Amino acid sequence: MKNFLSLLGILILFTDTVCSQIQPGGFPDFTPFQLSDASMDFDDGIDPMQSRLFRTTSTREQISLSGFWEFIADPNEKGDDEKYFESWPGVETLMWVPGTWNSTSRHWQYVGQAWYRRTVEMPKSGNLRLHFGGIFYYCEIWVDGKKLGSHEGGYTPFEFIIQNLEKGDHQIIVKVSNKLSSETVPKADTDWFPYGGIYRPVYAEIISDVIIQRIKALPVLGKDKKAIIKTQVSINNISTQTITKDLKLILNGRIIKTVSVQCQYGVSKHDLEIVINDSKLWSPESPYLYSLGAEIGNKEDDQFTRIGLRSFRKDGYRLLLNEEPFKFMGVNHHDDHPDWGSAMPPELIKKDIEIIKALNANGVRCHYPPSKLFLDFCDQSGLVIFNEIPAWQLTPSMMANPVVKQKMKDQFAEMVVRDYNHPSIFCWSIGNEWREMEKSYDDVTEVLEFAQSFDSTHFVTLVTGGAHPDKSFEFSDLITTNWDEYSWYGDITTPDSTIAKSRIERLETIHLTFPDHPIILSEVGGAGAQAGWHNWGNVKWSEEFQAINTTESVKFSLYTEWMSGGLVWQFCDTRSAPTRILTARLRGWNVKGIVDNYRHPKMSYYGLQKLFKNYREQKSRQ
Ligand code: ADA
Repeated sequence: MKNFLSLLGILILFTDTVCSQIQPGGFPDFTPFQLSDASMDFDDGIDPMQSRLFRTTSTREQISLSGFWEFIADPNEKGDDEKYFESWPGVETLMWVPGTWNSTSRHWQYVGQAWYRRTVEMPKSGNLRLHFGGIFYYCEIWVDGKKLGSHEGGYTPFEFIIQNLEKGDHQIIVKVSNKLSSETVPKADTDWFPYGGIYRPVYAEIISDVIIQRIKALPVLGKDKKAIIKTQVSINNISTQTITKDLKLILNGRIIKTVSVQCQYGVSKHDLEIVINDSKLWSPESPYLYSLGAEIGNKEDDQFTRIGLRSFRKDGYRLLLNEEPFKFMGVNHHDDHPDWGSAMPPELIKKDIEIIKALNANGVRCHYPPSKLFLDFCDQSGLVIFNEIPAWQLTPSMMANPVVKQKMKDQFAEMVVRDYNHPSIFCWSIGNEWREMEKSYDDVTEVLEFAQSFDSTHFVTLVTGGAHPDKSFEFSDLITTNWDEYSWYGDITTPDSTIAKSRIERLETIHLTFPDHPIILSEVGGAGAQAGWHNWGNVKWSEEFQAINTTESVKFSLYTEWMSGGLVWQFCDTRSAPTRILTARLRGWNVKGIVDNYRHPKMSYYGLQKLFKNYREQKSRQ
């Protein structure tokens, strides 16, 4: 026993010495975060389509299109000439939907065109609404040999309505391509994997002639717990007649307003206000959600969403959330997993959220609109979201290309329409690290102004690389730039304090030039670390080097008064572009995750967890 105790003593001493040498580490302090149950007293927390955390309708008959679809890879693009949409050549293999072919052993690296087929059974004749949550990247859809249309952009949903479809089986064919180029958004060779396929939930709904198309809710906070929810309900009338109907608004399960509306053919918008006298706010500490619904007639159609009452605004260089100073403490997240690719199942999304919450973080940035389930979990667990379109490292010639600009605008509009109601949404970003921006300010301002006019109720920003003062900071709502205190690329072997000094000076110059602008480090501390590789000398690729880099850089953003926080690059190790497998990325993976690809923590996870915890405790004592 005595021997055991002295061995334990030596071990503790040894580990302590190592940890103080590498500073940010220390013993793991894992306080698991348990996400609260999705159900609330006013909804049952179950979406049979597995697309949201709550039921979106109580009236529409929904048909899940998850499951195995017939699949054919078409590298030589024969399918168009041979009209696969009219005569299906036979099954090559089965592919799981929602899923990506790049997580199957057979099509692990496949970038090209592919075809999917399955049938949908109409239990009765009627109108069918087909909803696709996300197909990467380009697709065309046919039903019973008739083309319904196409969609470009891999991260936003789209739908088709087919009127008067007969009872019985109908064939759906989808052509998908994950080929990227200099005219796509994202462009080819972007630093994450272009996982191809029907990778987000797909379902069909039988709908009436007049349906709720969208509920848009803008909370306006007043004094003495009073709040107004400015609500706009879009109704789609697909019949040829003008129809007058009752429109009801439902808050937390209770009908609180009924108006009579007249709807002509097509989409009409109806503005209504809800006044709440005893409002409960949404915040990272207390993420209270309201269920908001709209119903037409006597349960002829309905739709439900969740909203939260909160306000973001800037006050000089400070950010305010519900009028209290807010510092972003977060991570950059990709939808990525070795076994699922971008098609992360609900349980894995939930796990990521729990790991991020256990980090004591309060926010997440994504390079593209994440899945709806991810955002629902953020709303529910109190994580603030920095949402972006995947316009990554564009060159001046791409920015000047009207085709690319139009695609950016389309994707921006689709992101805002999809995600507007989430209380977790803090800002929209029109892109990341565009190159040589000084050559493209006209194009930059064109896209930025489009974005700001499309939605003037959230911050709109553009992420720059390297924290250099940039003219775009003048017209962007926030300064969001990517920075690390110690360089990692280049010939660096160990953290270098002279580099750190010059990098801090860069940030100070930005602040002195734009003293009234909040500055957020949208990516901070990015350093690759091979999980499990340790080194006494804090050498590049070691967990020690990464831990120092991430914690020190984040510490600067937290403890510098004029900084509004930082988001670590990145949450987990992710697969990079197929072209990078032999070059810039270790085994083809970007290993800058603070957890590895299977979510095992690296040292930097624990270093950050401690840092965020100490910062929170210090703030709560003030
Ligand atoms: C940039 C970029 C990221 C990633 C990162 C890296 O900051 O925005 O997407 O590529 O570099 O890992 O080098």
